[in-house]
Amino acid sequence: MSVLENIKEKIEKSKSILILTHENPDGDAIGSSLALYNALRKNEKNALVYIPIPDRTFSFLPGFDDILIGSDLPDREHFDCCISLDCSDLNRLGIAQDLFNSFEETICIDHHITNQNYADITYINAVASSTCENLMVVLAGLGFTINKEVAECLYTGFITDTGGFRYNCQPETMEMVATLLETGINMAKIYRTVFDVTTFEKTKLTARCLDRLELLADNKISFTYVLRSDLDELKLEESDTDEIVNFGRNINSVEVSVFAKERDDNTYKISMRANEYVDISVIASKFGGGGHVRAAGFETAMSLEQLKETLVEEIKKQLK
Ligand SMILES: [Mn+2]
Repeated sequence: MSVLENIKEKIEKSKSILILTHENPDGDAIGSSLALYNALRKNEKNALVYIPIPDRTFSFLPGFDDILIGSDLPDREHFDCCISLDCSDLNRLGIAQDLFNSFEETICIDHHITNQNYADITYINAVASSTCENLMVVLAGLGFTINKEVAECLYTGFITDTGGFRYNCQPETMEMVATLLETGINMAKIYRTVFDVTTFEKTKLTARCLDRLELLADNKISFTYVLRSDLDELKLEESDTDEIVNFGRNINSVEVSVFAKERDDNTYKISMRANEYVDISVIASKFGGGGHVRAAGFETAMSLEQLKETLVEEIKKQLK
């Protein structure tokens, strides 16, 4: 029996299905969870999505208000099957991992090459752009048609995991997107809501950080920072600063962008992005942090001036 047939059999014999995804869920996690939720409900199955803290950016998606939120876990007795989406290992299920393990029948649909194979049945195609792309194959295998509600959720996962179709796209990805568009979804509106819509306060914060932006080392390093007092005044959270590091990175002369966030205890959290050749994971680990080759960070107790000086010297060693 193929994996898809196996999933079909499990879902057909289940009356009520619990849907879980990874912690700090992104558009693919929430999009795939709600796509499956809407598809199951459309096909006379009971379903529940449990996400302790869902990102409200995605609150426009059909079914978002039905998500069970908070730290109280759903009642195990109500479900006969559990499906995890976009989650490569059990730990990433956070507080729901024991609940997941308590099921005899578990299914995982994912696209991470690092998937730990922790479920009874795993459907994974690591070439796919997103879990939503793989879920679309699974839904077809189940014989479910994709209506507009399901398509809106799937489209959201496609665009968030491909940076708006800028990377991770295979020819099949675009063919599947064409199918989604045929359902009549408002592509422009979803795109704008997910990528462009912000708040006045966040825009003001960005303005402050851009005003402080400076170029160092022959304009190859950009540097800026946010203070705790900025966040307090504008009533924002540290997570509201996530995109600011990209402004420096997009300047034509810049190879490495550095963004420092002041913490409550007067330490700083440093985010770095590189464009083409600097391996910032090496630099981050020298300061006790880590990350990826082009996106890394660390924490420091140095003053801003001290940090700037030491860090620029370190980055310079790799600049061409
Ligand atoms: Mn994903």
